[in-house]
Amino acid sequence: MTASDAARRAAADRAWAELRPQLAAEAQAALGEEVDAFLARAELALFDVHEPLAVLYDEPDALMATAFRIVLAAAADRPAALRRLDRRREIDPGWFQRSRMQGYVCYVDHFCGTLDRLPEHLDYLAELGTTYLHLMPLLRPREGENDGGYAVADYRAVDPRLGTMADLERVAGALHERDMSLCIDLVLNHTAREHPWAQAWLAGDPAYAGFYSAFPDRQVPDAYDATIPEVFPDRAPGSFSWVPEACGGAGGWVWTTFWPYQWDLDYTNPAVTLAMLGEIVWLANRGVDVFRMDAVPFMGKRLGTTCQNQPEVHTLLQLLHALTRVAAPGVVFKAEAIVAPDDLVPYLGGHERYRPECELAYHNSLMVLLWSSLATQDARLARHALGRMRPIPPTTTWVTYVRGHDDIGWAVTDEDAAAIGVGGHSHRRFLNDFFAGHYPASSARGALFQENALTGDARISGSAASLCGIEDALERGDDAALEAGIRRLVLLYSVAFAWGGIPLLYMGDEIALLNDDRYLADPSRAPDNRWMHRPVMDWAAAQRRTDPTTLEGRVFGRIRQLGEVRRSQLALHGGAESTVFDAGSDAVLAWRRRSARSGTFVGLANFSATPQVVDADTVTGFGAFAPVLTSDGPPEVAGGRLVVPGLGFAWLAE
Ligand code: OTU
Repeated sequence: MTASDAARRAAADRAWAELRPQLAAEAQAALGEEVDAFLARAELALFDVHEPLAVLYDEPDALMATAFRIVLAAAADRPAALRRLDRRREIDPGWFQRSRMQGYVCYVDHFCGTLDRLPEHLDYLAELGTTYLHLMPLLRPREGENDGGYAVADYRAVDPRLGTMADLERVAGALHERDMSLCIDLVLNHTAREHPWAQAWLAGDPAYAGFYSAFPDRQVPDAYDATIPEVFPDRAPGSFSWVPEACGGAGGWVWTTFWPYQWDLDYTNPAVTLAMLGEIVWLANRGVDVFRMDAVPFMGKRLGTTCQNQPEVHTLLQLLHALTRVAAPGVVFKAEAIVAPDDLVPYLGGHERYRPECELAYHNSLMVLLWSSLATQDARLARHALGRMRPIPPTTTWVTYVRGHDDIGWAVTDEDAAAIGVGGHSHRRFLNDFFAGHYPASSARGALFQENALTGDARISGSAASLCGIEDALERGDDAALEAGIRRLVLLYSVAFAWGGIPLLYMGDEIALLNDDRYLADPSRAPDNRWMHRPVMDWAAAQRRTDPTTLEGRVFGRIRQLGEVRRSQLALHGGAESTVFDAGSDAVLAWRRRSARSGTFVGLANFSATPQVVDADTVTGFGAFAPVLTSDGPPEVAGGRLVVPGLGFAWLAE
């Protein structure tokens, strides 16, 4: 511990000693017999609250007192059923790391219309093995264009087109009854410009002064824009938007990292942080178990940087995390940080020194590398890049996925590409061309997203099935190509399900839903081709899932099986790390999970179309391994060699 650490701790202790008697009296009155547990949690969180406040803001003592009162009020309002869940999770803090955890992600309207209809579909989700349901943005967005709900006008109301907050609470209750958990998005980098905070700020209400930032001329915006990469260069270049009513009516450039109607909150203002805390704990009390912390890399801005992954972002998340869990200890955070591998791991609490931050983070690197491996039929880049990722804290875990609602951005660093002898830029270019189907040899049916003529950068849209060649094969009526497409899709999911962590199944992938062009008819969606891979659930197709002669049956059956076998594998508990190794074939991604209590698990995924021979002893470490699941029946083992079929996989366990 350094001298300044000791000084910070002493400062926190002093602040706590001063606050505690009064807080204890208030907690006693508000919580009755739960007072001790609350105070114990607050005291445990002390350093994780006071120090971030001291780092970020002036007057940390007063802010801590206010923050603890916000979470005390939330603790007092917390419904009894959720308190029982909290108690279970305090006993079993690794509840989200179990191999039984399996996610499903959907838009309420596209899946079942409205929230009140959702409980009718829980049997379907259970059939797949779902224990974790992520409902895409459902809080009341602005009218008109709203970035798929990521422009929130009211954090305490549900989009009336989907139902009410009472409906959401009922959904949470129905999920909890089945031991399933609920995840929703928390869009905390920005609000819609229509949000009452934004409107009050614009009107000059002193209570909302400094909630957002605006600049009277281009001087400061230009200085920042010089180093900030653009997220949506085609229709929202730069990170600022001109708002005539800003700056006291004189007009100003408001900070808008994303679309012009999404105004970035200014977290250098502690009132913003406390206001957002109030929204988080309020939503937690509606039954939310996991918050997907949207676009967190952008929350802290520093001149001359990319304005992503700044140290303040981590400090802020640590602060919000610690406070949320004083009110709702069963609630966990999931970081949505779609950034390079070195920047990603710190969201799990490894920034500078360990402090709890998010329990979960999207394994964006794995997702990108899976698609890259598929395109090149070569796993070397994946092996290299995954192999050099820093380990994550054992109290956290990944969320693994193949496809989500966003575009795929090729977060492959130049260094990693160079390590296997390819150029970063040309490889990313190749991946775009490959998945956009620009090569005759590619059966992928994606589309470029946000092509930047200036830099040559682009990202990829398209449903997993279409990117895997299923759409192309169906159109050409080519059965062999269809089987290959299915094998690709299942192969990718076989890695996501066995990497360790919570695998997410993106709605429709289980029945190979293709690109959906209906969004083109909606003018508020037409310019954003990410909607092509946000299809409407095809329940008639889902009906065919039990018929193994149909496309749906072939995919659904295999994906369901991945979950079933996964649940039986203790080594897939999220607390252990996966280590990649070279099994003797460039086309095969091989990884091993070891945990003291559960023995070793090995996963093999062959990204090439031809069978690959791997060295059995390297794979098993001379141990006695048995296949627990394979793509094509018992694996061929002869003379110390093991054959992984083309586009096939094998899961082995000790
Ligand atoms: C997120 O994505 C959401 O997933 C998107 O659907 C939203 O449009 C966006 O935020 C704004 O709310 O840049 O291209 O590092 O990559 O937050 C998508 C994180 C995005 C960003 C990610 C962002």
